[in-house]
Amino acid sequence: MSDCLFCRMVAGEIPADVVHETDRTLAFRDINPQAPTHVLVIPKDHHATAGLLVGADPQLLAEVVAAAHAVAVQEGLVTGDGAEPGYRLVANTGPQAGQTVHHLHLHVLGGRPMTWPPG
Ligand code: D5M
Repeated sequence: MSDCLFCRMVAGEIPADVVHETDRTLAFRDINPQAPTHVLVIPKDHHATAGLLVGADPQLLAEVVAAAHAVAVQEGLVTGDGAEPGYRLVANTGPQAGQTVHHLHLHVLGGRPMTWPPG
């Protein structure tokens, strides 16, 4: 979609600080980081939400989650066989959740202790 910010980043029309890439996913640092590590992981194809993607291409949703985990390992948020020190995956979905970019993106957040529930 030519008017989608993240599609334009995939196309190379807008710069992205890329940290991980596969043939169907892209991960780049958030421009307004909320934690020491804050990376966004997206499918290269345009899908607005996880719910829409799982209906259209469930394998691609699995690839996005796998890419997010690979980013967490790469960033030192998971060491060894466990889930230490840990990280948070967030998919804001819809206006009440604060989704501002309507191209599915998983926020990978880590590097500091986090509270629950979020605000
Ligand atoms: O999150 C949308 C996120 O997208 C938000 O955390 C800022 C980020 N963003 C916006 N523009 C850019 C660019 N150009 N590079 C990197 N990150 C960006 P949401 O869940 O939709 O509120």
